[in-house]
Amino acid sequence: MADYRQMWTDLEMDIDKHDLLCEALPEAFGGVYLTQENRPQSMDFFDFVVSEIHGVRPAELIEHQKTGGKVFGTFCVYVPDEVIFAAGGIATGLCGGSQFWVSGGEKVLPPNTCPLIKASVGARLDKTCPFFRIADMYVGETTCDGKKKAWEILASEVPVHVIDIPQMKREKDIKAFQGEIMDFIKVVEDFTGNKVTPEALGQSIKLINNKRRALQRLYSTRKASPVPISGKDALLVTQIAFYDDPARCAEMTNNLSEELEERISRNEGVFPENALRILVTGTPLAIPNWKLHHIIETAGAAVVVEELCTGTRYFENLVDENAATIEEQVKALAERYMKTNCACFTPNPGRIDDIIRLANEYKVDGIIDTNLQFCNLYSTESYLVKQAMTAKNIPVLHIETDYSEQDYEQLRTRVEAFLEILRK
Ligand code: BJ8
Repeated sequence: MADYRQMWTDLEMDIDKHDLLCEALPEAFGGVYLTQENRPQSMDFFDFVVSEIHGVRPAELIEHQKTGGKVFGTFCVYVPDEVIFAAGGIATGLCGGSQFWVSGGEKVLPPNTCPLIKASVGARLDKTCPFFRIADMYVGETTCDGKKKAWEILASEVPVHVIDIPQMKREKDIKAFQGEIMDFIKVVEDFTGNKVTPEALGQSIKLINNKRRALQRLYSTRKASPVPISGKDALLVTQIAFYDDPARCAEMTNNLSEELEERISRNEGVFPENALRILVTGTPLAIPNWKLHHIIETAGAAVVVEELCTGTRYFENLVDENAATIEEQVKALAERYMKTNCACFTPNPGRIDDIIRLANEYKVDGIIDTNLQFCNLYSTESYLVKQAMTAKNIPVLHIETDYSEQDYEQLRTRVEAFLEILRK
């Protein structure tokens, strides 16, 4: 990585501690990613982004702030980025995916809190992530109890706005969510000093839709057999999409898809045609959480689709681009976001339907349902997932894990045993 020490010092980061992270990441990335064979050439860009993860994009965000722009940090796929971009702001994902930050979160959170929340709080409190330092405002949501309380802790550090996400999807809930988006527009307008006009919102709806279209195109290529890209690489693209510039992300993802489509036309893949095809579902895999994909793929199976927030939940469904007034656009936004199926909703049959549909579309041999430790929502819903998959004769393995490497060998054994059963 180029030298960004002055930038990190200006951000009042804990440089010594941050150095430890900078030392560990290249090795972790090299071991998981650069050991793969026959990677698409277009992955070079995404490798570069990771190699400069705490440098290039943070520097761009700071440039934006120098011209008076605001940066909003988000933690959930229900936050409508469109509103932020329409007000001339930039949205950047902040979910922590590294064990490195967990101990910082544990200083203030109960031990039985999910690692995603611990890592996110730890990244802020330990001053070891530039994105957490740069964001002028954090946008939280009421999805799960752990997050709801974490916002109160983070609010002593940085301005936090919390969007009330409904827990059901009745008509009145979708209406209530429209009201929340209207309130969010007002908050963002006041914070940025810029009006959200129908023209600006229309443009940002197209901007974010284009990113979604690009990711949809990428995922479509994974339906091919042999699969032209590893699950690890596809996961990396989705993880980066949370914080990269949306237009550049769409362009780079489209370039990658073009290369993959050419591969498909030559019947070229990264796994043999008879490799097992796996769908991963469950809690999000925030960057740099690559543990499960690495275990599955080094055991010879291909992850071909993720029913995750770092997967299809992030980009399936587009916002209607024909709405002309703010009210119509907000309605279109609410309708699109309420199509996303997180376990925080009750009931949540849409997620089960999605898993079955994706399993068929991507012709999977089995499903791995992964749950971050202490996430009650997904862990409880796993019972219903198992029940529904059993009824459809789709084999499923449920695992519970965290960000540490402690359970690595145990997980590997369980995944290998599952793959063995699928091969019989
Ligand atoms: S839409 S999955 S990003 S809430 S894993 S913090 S739910 S205890 S991350 Fe999520 Fe939005 Fe839902 Fe997606 Fe809580 Fe569970 Fe932790 Fe979670």
